[in-house]
Amino acid sequence: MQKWEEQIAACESLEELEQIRIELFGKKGYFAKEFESLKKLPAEQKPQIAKELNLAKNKLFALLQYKKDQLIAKEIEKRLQEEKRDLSLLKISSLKGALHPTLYTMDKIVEYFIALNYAIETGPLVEDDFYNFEALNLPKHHPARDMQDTFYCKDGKLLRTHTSPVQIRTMQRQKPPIRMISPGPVFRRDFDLTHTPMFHQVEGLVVDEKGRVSFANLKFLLEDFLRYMFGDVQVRFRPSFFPFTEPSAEVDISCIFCEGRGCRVCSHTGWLEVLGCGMVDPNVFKAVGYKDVNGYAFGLGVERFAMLIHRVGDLRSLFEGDLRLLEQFK
Ligand code: 2NM
Repeated sequence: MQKWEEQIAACESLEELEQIRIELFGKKGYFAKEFESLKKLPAEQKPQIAKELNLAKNKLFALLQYKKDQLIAKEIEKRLQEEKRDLSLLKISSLKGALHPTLYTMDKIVEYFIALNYAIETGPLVEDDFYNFEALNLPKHHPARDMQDTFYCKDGKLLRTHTSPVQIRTMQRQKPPIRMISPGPVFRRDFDLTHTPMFHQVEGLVVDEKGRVSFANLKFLLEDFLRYMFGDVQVRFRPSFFPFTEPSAEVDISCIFCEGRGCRVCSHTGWLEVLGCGMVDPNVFKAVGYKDVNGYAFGLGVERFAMLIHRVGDLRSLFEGDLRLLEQFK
């Protein structure tokens, strides 16, 4: 008995334990033999011996079962240790997200101006006539004011058609000097190959005492900015017109697809139009009560920049949320 108990206690594997079980309880095992030999005993001894045998049998059976549970628990613990995963090492690169090209481009633009200590200003998307048109020297008959070009609410308010209302609000709120940009969404009733009803603008404004800012400053800033955005490109200023600037210019870069040789993207001109700019019109300063100041302003479409930077051919693909586009820019 003692011998069996010690064997069970010393047992270190389930296989070994199974071996002991067979030796004890198997057809030709210890107890089978003991009960067999019981038959040969004198009748008066039988009950006592049988009782002792049964007690021993039950005890060993219980010990065996207990040991078995222990060994199984040990085995599970061992497997848990072996198969433990270090979650800090989990490879997640295949699930990596990325910024949408429009937001990536917006961030890159904003970062440039933050480095130059420009303030980032935002404002309401639903504006009124004064901020969106009147203060910006957009006369009553200007086509931009037409129902065809602007989303109007029933109460006469409208979805801003540019972020310029933010410059007006900023000028009303603070005195010169001003260095600011206004990134954000704008809305126009346009929908074709190159226009969407919502797109994003970044406009910039610099105002200081008369004589402290010039068109030359504007030119330097935008040339530097465009080389930061597009690399080693040439920059060209063309005279143009905007109601809120005088003089005004449109800014081209040499085509980044053909290096200025001429291709389909640049309509064989070698140039891509990317910006509008100019010296702020005196009527704009009058509308916000500024006197004896100069300033320059500029505006750009973020989606257009994103298309050029990411070489996306169709504007609409920026708005479809198709993962096949987005996964190219992870
Ligand atoms: C442009 C082009 C030229 C502009 C002007 C102003 C303001 F409010 F200061 F008058 N904000 N933005 C501006 C000037 C925008 O976008 C093509």
